[in-house]
Amino acid sequence: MLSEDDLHYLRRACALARHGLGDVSPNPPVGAVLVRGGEIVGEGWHRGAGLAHAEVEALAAAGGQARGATAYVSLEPCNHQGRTGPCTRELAERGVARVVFGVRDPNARAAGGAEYLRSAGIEATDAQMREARRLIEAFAVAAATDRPYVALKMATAVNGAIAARGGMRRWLTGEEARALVRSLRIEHDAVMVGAGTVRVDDPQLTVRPAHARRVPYRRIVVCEREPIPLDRRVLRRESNVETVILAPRGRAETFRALEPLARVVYADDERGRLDLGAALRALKAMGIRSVLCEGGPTLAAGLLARGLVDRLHWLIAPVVIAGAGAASSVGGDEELDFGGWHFDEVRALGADAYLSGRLQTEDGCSRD
Ligand code: AOF
Ligand code: ZN
Repeated sequence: MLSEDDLHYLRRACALARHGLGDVSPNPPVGAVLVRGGEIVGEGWHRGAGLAHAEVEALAAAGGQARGATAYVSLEPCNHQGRTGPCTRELAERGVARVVFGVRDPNARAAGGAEYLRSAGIEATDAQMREARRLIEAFAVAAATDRPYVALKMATAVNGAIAARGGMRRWLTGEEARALVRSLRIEHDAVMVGAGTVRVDDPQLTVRPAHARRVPYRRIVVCEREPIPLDRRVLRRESNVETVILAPRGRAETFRALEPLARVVYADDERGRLDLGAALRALKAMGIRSVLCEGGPTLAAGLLARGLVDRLHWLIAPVVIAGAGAASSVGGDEELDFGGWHFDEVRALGADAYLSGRLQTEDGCSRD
C-alpha cells in the first residue's frame, strides 16, 4: 500500500528527473529521493548517459543515512551492467529497506529490478504513476520500435487554420506558447520541419542556450522533391547543432549542392521517392530517439496518415481564420481517421489554449 507521503516523495523524484531533460538521451530522465524517519536524507537525478544513475547520486548524498531508508525512484532501478550500474545491487548493499518506483523500465536489458530487490529482502512497489510514465514516454517508444518517438506541434486558430486563403502564415500564439515550444525543443533530440515551411517561414529552429546541452541538437528538414534554397537560416552553422536533410535518392543530383552545408540522408521507397517510415528509421540509426515535428501541413498529414505521431501538442490562438479556402494545419485532401487522441493535458497558456494528447493506447498506469 502506498500512502500520501509515498506519492508526495515520488512526485518529488519525478520533478528532480526533469532537470535531466535535454541532457540524458539515449537514457531516460530519472530522479531519486531517499527518506528516513520522515526526512529527506538524499536526492539526485541522472545527468547524462555514462554518468551516475539517479539512485547512485541520491545514495552518495545520503552517506550513512541510507541504511534503513526508503528510496523513491521515478523509474524502476536498473538491474544490469550498462555504462554504469546495476542500481539494484547498490541499493541492497547500502541497506535501503524499501523501494517505491514510478513505472517499470521498458528496456528489456535493464529490467527485472523489482524482482531482484524482492529476492534480496527489500520491499519493492510499482506505483504505476502516470506522471512517471509520461517522463519516459519517448524512451519507451524508442525502446519498442525501429523509429524515434515523434511529437507533432501545431499552432492554429480556433478552427484549425493557420492562414487565410492565399494569405501569409503569421505567428498566431503568444509569448507563453512560444516559451512552451522552446522547452519542448530542449526535451527532444531533434526538431523536424518540411521543406515548404523552410521556404515560406525560413525558421532558424535553434535551441537556446545551445552550449548548455549535453546531447547535440539536430535540425531536420524533410524534402519530398526539391532541395531547399541555400540561403535558408537552417543551413547556417550553429555550435552544437547539426542540420540533416532527408531526401529521395531518385533526385540525389539536385541535392549535391546542399552537402557542404548539411548532412544529406537519402531515405526512399523502392521507386526512389521519399518515404517517411524509411526517413524515421534513418534518424534512429543516427542515434536520434525523439523528434519534435513543427509542421508544415504536408509533413503533418504524412505523419498522421501513417500513424507515425505518438503525441500531439496543440496550441490554439483565440482567433478565427474564416473562409472555405483557409489553410489547415494538416494538409492534403485525404480524410484521416487514425483512431483519436486521448488528451491528458489541457490548460490555458496566456491568451492561448494548450492541449496535449497521445494516441489512445493503454499506458498501464493506475495513478495520476
Ligand atoms: C536507473 N536509474 O538513473 C537511469 C536508468 O548505460 P547505463 O548504465 O546508463 O544504463 C542505461 C539504462 O538504464 C537505460 O536504458 C534505462 O533502462 C536505465 N536507466 N535506470 O536505475 C537511472 N537513467
Ligand atoms: Zn541504474
